[in-house]
Amino acid sequence: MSKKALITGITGQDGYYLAKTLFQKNYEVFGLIRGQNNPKKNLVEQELPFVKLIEADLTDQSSLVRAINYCQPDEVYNLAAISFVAYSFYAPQITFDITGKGVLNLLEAIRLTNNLDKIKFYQASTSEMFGGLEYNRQEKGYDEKALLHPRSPYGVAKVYGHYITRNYRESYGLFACSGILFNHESEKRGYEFVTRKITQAVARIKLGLQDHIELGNLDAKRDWGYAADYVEGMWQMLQQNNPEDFVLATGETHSVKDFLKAAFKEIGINDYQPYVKHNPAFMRPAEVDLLIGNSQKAESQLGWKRQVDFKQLVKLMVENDLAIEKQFVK
Ligand code: NAP
Ligand code: G4F
Repeated sequence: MSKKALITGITGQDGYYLAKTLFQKNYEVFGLIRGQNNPKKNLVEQELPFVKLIEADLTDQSSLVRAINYCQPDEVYNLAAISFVAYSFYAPQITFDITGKGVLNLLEAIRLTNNLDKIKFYQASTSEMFGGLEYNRQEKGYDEKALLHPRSPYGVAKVYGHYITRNYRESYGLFACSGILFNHESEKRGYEFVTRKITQAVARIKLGLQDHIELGNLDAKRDWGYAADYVEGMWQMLQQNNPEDFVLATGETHSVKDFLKAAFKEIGINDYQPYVKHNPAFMRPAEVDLLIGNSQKAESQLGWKRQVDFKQLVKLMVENDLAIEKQFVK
């Protein structure tokens, strides 16, 4: 009999790739969708027709109890969150309600339905919890033991989710793992994130649909990988004999400037500067200056390794946006 998996955040980037990965592994896949008429529902139904959608919201515990009772999953992947750091400064309370307390609501739903010894649980933790080298120096890259120093309401909420997940593992023996994932991008990345914002703009500039892009801090550095590689690691964590936390990262860091340079190069432009304007609206009240991860543990214990490198990532994102934007050329 095939295993059953419940994915929260099915309309998001990672939900898409994880659902595909699990389906390929012969899972029966359930996806949690929120809202009374979620605008992304049709797209999910088209792109992931094998996913059985369940209406529920991370902030509504009884809806989560209902969802768990309905699908009786073997594995729950909690990917749902307010995941945009910039937005978390504007809406810190809803960020905590969903990204932080939402994790507790889901864990409690598992406990209240007497599933603590039946379900394996994955929590989407993040490198945003580390806070960057200015506040949290780590010479060999952040690993599972690195100190936490979150610098945004999002990061703080994620730290709560991280610790409450560990607490349910230690208190109740729940098979619960946190994957501490560094930035991962793809053709499915939301347009609000800097990589997608850049690749979309680059495509539109190439096609004459736009003449510049407005950005904030170009000096920030991130450890950028490819989302499809990272969802495989999520699954691998839940196939271990014992629940543990793992960092997934490439071990390389690149600045926003590096990303701009690589993306513009894809359309034959060597100097991106004339096309980029600074807009202070995109600066954050507190910034994470540099993130670099150390995924030695995942590589040796899970056999996980990223496949797509920085250059390939930029190329595939630009090519994808060129194909999408072409349809708007008159
Ligand atoms: P994403 O594309 O922003 O997707 C977030 C998902 O959460 C969406 O499906 C969204 O649904 C759902 N959601 C938001 N509020 C909800 C609520 N109240 N109830 C139920 N669902 C709700 O994020 P992602 O990039 O796929 O990331 C997946 C997870 O990994 C997130 O938790 C993120 O914080 C974490 N993470 C991401 C990265 C990265 O670089 N991508 C790195 C580390 C950790 P709607 O469509 O209805 O809004
Ligand atoms: O693409 P970003 O918005 O991603 P950020 O803040 O690193 O967060 C992402 O990765 C986290 C893992 O570390 C996840 F947990 C989180 O859910 C999310 O997926 O911004 C990247 C960098 C920042 O330093 C930002 O200040 O790009 C800088 N930036 C400069 N101009 C900009 C812009 N970011 C955005 N979104 N838009 C700009 O115009």
